[in-house]
Amino acid sequence: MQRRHLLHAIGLSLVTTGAFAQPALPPLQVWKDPNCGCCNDWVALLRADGFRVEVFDTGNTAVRQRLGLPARYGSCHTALVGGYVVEGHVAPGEIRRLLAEKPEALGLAVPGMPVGSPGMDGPEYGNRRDAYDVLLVLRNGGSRVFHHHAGTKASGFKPTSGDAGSALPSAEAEVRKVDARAGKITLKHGDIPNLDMPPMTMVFQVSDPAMLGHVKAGDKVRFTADKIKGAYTVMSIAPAP
Ligand SMILES: [Cu+2]
Repeated sequence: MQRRHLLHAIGLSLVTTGAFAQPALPPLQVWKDPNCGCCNDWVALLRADGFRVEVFDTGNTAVRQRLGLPARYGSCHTALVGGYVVEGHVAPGEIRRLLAEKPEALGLAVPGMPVGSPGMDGPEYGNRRDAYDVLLVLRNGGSRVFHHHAGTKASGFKPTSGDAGSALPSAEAEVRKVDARAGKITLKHGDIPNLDMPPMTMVFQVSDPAMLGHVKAGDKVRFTADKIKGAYTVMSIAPAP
């Protein structure tokens, strides 16, 4: 009698799960810099989509490394959800698909910060939508395309990055914060053509910590930046003329 009762209960719960219950989304943890505006926009999008997001304002480079995601897939924030790494501006729907399909993989990545990706879109970016791929990153470090975003511009278009030599184009910025101890600087910057990065406020590493001795918050500067081992790095900086 008791046993039959139990079986009945199990049967009922199976029916309930199958017929009605949406699988609950696992909580999502994200590591980012406190000053990353596009990261905050991405977090807001996920929350609006129903994700429970826990934010750690610690930067994401160390965490990305700890989670085993190669730096070449790097972007401005790193998340962990349901045992998967999610790097960069991945759409909420793509994360849901990952969690539903449960592929044998490390996770998803949108390397860099393509304009038009979720949190990097809208009037702020002139409604520009570039083509980009969401990559499924495999445990062996390889990847395949999980979803391709076609963009709304003629493919093949890329802003020129100047000549083929080593000279980087300079960009303008206002210094927001200098963290000499960590070797980091926060810049509210204009377009950085060689990184394909639109105007935003963003934290950079510096190639030489000594350059931070010459600048302070509020300064108007000209600078050059490059991507070094997956990290956006200021290569030179000088007061704006
Ligand atoms: Cu970003």
